[in-house]
Order: sequence, then C-alpha cells, then structure tokens
Amino acid sequence: MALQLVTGNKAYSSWSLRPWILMTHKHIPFEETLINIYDGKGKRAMRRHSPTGKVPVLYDGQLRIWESLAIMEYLHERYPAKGIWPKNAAARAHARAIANEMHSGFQALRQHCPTNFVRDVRKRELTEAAAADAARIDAIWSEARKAFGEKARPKGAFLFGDFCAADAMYAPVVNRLHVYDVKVSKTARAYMDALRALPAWAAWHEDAAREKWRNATYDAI
Ligand SMILES: N[C@@H](CCC(=O)N[C@@H](CS)C(=O)NCC(=O)O)C(=O)O
Repeated sequence: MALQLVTGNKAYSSWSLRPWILMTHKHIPFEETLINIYDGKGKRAMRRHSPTGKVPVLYDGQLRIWESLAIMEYLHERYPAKGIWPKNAAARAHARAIANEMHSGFQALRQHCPTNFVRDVRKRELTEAAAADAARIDAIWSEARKAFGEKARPKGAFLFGDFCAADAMYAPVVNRLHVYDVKVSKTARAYMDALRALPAWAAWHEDAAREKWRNATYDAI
C-alpha cells in the first residue's frame, strides 16, 4: 500500500513542504491528500487526521505519524538506502542539530516573513529579531557547506552534498529569504539557487500557483 501524506495549502504551508519535497526528490512514492487549512472543513479534516490538528501527517497503512521531523525519521528507517540523513556520522549529527534548530526556532523570521509561494519577489525590511534569525540561518548554511557540503564526494550543492532532510527542513526559509528579498551571503545565495532549481521545487511551485485558495492576510504582507 502506498504511503499517504496529508498536506496543507502549497502556497503557504511551510511544514507540509518539508516531507513533501524530501519524498518527491527521493522518489519515495506516496499519495497526497491536500487540505485547505484556513477553512472550517479543512480544520475539521486536520483534526480527524492528526491529534494536534495540524499537517503534515504521514500514513503507512495503519500507522500514523505526525510532526515533520518524526515523519523524516520514519522515512530514514523505512528507506535506509535513500540518504534521508547523511551517511557520515558526524555529518548526520550536525544535520540533525540544525534540523532541530529549524524545528524549534526562528520564530521572528517565521512570523515576519510567512512562507508564500504565490508572492512575487518584493523587498520587506526585517525587524531586528527577524534579521538576527536570517543571519543565524545564513551562518548555519555557510558552516555546513564549508565543513561538509563542499567536501562531499560525489559533489553536491546542498548542505551536506546530496539533498537530505536538513535541506528539506530549510526549504521554506529559502522561499522566505527569496521572496522577501533578504540580503544573504554568496554561499547562502548559491545554496538557495540550487534548492530552487530542483524539479521537486518547481512541481510544488506550480501546484501552489494553480491552487484556488488564497490567504488575503499573507498575500498583503
Ligand atoms: N511542529 C509541527 C508544525 C505543524 C504546523 O504548524 N502546521 C501548520 C501548517 S504549516 C498547520 O497545520 N496549521 C493549521 C492550524 O494551526 O490550524 C510539524 O513539525 O509538523
């Protein structure tokens, strides 16, 4: 039986993008259930699917997994050959640390610059706290590229060389820094360009553009 991934609006759902882009890029087959998280029907559906009332949720037969990081850990165990996390133990530990930092942090940037795949590139001045988050993220990416990504063989343009769960965790931030035209280092820009060039990124973007649901509050930012 195919895996089933329950996701929210592709225009705005940052957490849904994470397992979706990882599974799509890694060619892990799944069926998708897409929910409009902003209307009553969608909210009721989310409560049916998840004890937290939030997406993403992954089903593998009778097994249900919620929380994006837990989903990725499950995929790592279920598909050990797919390179969900880096093979090298030091790289893997580092990747998990920065993925956790993303999962629990950067509230200021997340609030000030919501993920928006239907927004044109338009400059938004950052608050001091959001700018500090963006600077920390730039440092995380630059350090990972220098310590692991640039040394990886075969070569790869991602944080640890090949695209892994840590890249999936930061994919929504790539959208934010891009569409709000935040100034980043050359290393960060090259990394963002590599992520935005993935066919899986283009597929998500196209789906988002086709979506009828719009969030006027987010679109006005
Ligand atoms: N910690 C959760 C966060 C999930 C989350 O906040 N999802 C948002 C969509 S991006 C959601 O379901 N929002 C709907 C709501 O809060 O009503 C994870 O990692 O999966």
